[in-house]
Amino acid sequence: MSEPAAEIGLIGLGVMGQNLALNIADHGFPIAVYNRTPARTDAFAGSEEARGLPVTGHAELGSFIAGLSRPRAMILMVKAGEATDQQIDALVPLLEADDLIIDGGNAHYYDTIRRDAALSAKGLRFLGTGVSGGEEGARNGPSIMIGGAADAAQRVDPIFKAIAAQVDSRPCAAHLGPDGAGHFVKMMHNGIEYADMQLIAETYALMQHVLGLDYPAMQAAFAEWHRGDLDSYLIEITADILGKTDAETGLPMVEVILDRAGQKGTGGWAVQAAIEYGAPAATIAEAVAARGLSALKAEREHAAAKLPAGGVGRDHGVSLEALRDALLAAKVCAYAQGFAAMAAASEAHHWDLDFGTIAAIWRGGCIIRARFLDRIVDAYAADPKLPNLLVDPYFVDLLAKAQPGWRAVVAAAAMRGVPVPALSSALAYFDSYRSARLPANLLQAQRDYFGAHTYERVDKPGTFHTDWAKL
Ligand code: NBP
Repeated sequence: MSEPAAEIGLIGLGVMGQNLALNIADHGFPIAVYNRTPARTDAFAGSEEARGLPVTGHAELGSFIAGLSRPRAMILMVKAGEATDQQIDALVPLLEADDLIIDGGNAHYYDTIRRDAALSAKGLRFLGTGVSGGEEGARNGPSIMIGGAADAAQRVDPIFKAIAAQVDSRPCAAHLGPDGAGHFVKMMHNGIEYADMQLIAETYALMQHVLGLDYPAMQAAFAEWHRGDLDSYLIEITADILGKTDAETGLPMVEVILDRAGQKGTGGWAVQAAIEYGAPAATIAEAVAARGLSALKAEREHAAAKLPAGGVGRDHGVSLEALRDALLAAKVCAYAQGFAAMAAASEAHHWDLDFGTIAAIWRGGCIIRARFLDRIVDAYAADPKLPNLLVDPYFVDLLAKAQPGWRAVVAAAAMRGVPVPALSSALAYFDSYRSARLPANLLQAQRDYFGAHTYERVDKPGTFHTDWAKL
């Protein structure tokens, strides 16, 4: 007897694909799975975890397609980039009008816009969908950011709502806008994640090098912060990490880990996009740059012997509370930058993004899940057109209270020569954003001087040029 048709299909049984397939099947949706290398499909379909679940493995793409109920819907969880195009090209001749391809990989949103247009022209449907939360999220409930036509999203809404993380009985899955909207939001999530992680890493460095805390004290500090305004997944795992000992050496685990950070590129994409839309996201950019600098390990070791800090260390009276305030305030700035970049892109692409919904679906199933996302939801509920999170009353108050400690921390880091690119760039962003007048008047004069780019005046409308060489 042949298998009943599956409601949904999934292609690509890497870590993410396998866990997402199990999650879908666990929620009672019969699923057909296919992987380019059939051995992986066999291993997965016959695995302990898949046993007893409505999962059917297919060795051939043709049989996979035939095993789906019509109109078909299938999720791609293959490597982003060329692999995704190759898989789509292999699928298209086998599909019929209205069949739906959902790209759940980390595609660049411009690729998603291109694929959406190309597949629509062939009468097929496409959703570019960001799936966050890594392996654990995919298995137990990710945050799902859906982009594409609303009616296509509606077709898979029951599945995505069921498998997503649930916070306050609300699923962390939403259709956010047309074509590239979902993948853009996922990319900006990753950019914010880079900044959040870098800010925590800098705070750890300051605990060590300015406050002189040992590992149990650092672990206790992060665990305590996790019970307050900083309550978040990243703070929680940081406390766990700092409490871990290396079985081989007996040293704290992080002491034996090489200080060279990897990256897969989505943070860099977020920065490029922010620049493209003229939205300053300096803290996210510094977080990406910090990983780049960390990778220059050999060069840094060479320079360490040649470039001493200069012995200007002074006690600035930095406390653990000041560090917490600095971390919290800088984190607000990183999120403010990410949301401002999304607003700029939304306007450019006419996505009409709803920032309250985005903050709400990031509260569970993703790496940046945090208590303070509730405050962001509130901020956009109070004013959906809020120009920047920094001017929401809750954050105005938070930043006012955090400011003295934040400034003391950045000053102490500068005096001690401890690099804090994200904490200090966030402070510079804050100080720039709250400055009614910036020295850009001089920039304009310089531009006019060397390139006759003209300038505006403060006292009358119009554009002006000065003959700077004339006395
Ligand atoms: P990978 O990104 O490592 O991709 C592995 C899958 O891609 C395998 O199924 C592999 O098939 C398939 N594949 C490759 Br490689 N080239 C292919 C091609 N030319 N045609 C068809 N299939 C091809 O797996 P992953 O880490 O599970 O991630 C899957 C997607 O989810 C990616 O887009 C990733 O960016 C995204 N994502 C990952 C995470 C995470 O934490 N890992 C989080 C969020 C999103 P094979 O078995 O035949 O080699």
